[in-house]
Amino acid sequence: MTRWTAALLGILGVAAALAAGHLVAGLVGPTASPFLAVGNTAIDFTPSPLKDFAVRTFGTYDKLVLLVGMAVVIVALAVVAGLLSRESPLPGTVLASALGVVGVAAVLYRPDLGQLGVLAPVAAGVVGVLVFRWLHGLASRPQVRSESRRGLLIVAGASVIAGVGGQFVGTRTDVEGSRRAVGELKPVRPAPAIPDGADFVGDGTPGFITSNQDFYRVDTALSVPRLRAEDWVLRVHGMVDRELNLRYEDLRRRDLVERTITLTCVSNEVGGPYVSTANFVGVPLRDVLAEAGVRSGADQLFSTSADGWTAGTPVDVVMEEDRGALIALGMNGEPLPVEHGFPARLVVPGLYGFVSATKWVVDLELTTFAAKRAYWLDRGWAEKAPIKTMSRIDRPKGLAKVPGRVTVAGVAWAQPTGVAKVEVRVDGGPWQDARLAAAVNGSTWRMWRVELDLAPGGHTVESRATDNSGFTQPQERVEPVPDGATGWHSIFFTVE
Ligand SMILES: Nc1nc2c(c(=O)[nH]1)N[C@H]1C(S)=C(S)[C@@H](COP(=O)(O)O)O[C@H]1N2
Ligand SMILES: [Mo]
Repeated sequence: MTRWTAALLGILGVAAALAAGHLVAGLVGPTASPFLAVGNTAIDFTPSPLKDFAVRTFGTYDKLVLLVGMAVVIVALAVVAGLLSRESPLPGTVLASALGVVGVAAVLYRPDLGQLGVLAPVAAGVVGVLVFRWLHGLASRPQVRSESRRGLLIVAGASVIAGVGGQFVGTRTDVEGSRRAVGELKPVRPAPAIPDGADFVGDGTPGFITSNQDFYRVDTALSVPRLRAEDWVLRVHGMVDRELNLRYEDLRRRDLVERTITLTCVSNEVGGPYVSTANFVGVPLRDVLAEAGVRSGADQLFSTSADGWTAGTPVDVVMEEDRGALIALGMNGEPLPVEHGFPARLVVPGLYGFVSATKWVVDLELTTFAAKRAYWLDRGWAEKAPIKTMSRIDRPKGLAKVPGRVTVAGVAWAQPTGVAKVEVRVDGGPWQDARLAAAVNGSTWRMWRVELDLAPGGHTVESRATDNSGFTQPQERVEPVPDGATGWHSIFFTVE
């Protein structure tokens, strides 16, 4: 057997295994596909610093990078196992079995998969072993070369069909159809219109409302949970007087409210992009919790998503009348996009997303911080995480070349208090007030701008925000871990 054939056998054996797993997963639960289950488990086990690095470096592409990286590793393993199997099929057999075992372990570890899920990696292991041994048998008999070539083609073709078929069956849940069927979510209390002059887009700030398309996305889901509104139920239980099981129709028929809210991710570095604003439509969370009757002593609202992710939110915060926490169903005039939590998610103004903004939410448990620990808590992040007062310079960009009369513009946020003042200084000189755009509400960001006349040469501009409580964004730089970055954003540019 040539080296090429041996390597090809390894690759085809693994391809057949993954395709078989993907096909069975399509039937029993799409995330049971060995590739996805291993990937998702890898995400959960990835040391936090590495995960933070991935989010920082690849942003929303971090998942793509992970998948490509896994594919490269698996192909490399397959080639090595194939090459080692030139004399005996044992190494390839071991690899295929090991793949199955790793897949089973990953599926068992997934919180969102039932027992049936193990069928997918088991199928992968069994098919991988059988296919590899069959091909190996054919290729080891040089007198039947045409037969062995046919075998390779059959396996390649069948793998493609099984893989594509699995993808097709696995995504048959018609989420987009369900979203369309939801139609318009009309709030009885719409959010006040965004006033003219709430942003300085012409000077380089983002628009006040972020389109759903452009809204930042951060989550641990390698494949987005696909839930239909018709099947969705939200369970409210734990330390409550009466347990509730709310269906989508139950919620949407209520008096819906609309609130303009700026979400922020704790992973956002000073100057970073993980902050966006939308009009969210939904049901006040405190009303639902009041209906369930929160027992005294319950200090944590522990929310769980369909894919098993969890967040812990202080009960006193979500119960505040002025806070405006929502079970959100809609975003910017449409049902939540699938990536942003369809059919429903939590939105709690003033708290970073990882302790509050559960997407694809299916379970609300009233409990205590002493009794239950949420997802990020065991990965080095804080238990309580109110959003920190922050400002960001959007223009000029770092290292830009600009004329002597330059407009510096950016955004600032301090949810739920609101921004009272933004100041800038050049080259460590005196602070001067920036002009603020129209305020919308304390739970949204606020745009600012200032015109400067500067001499030719290099300059550094810094900004700092002061919120409505009088607190000023501190200079001290701290990293996002464990409860959010601090420090002044600073930009170096050149006046020509
Ligand atoms: N189910 C689920 N919900 C989640 C997360 C997640 O990983 N899984 N990430 C949270 C984090 S860290 C943030 S910052 C917000 C981001 O919401 P967005 O993707 O809609 O911007 O969602 C939160 N909700
Ligand atoms: Mo986040």
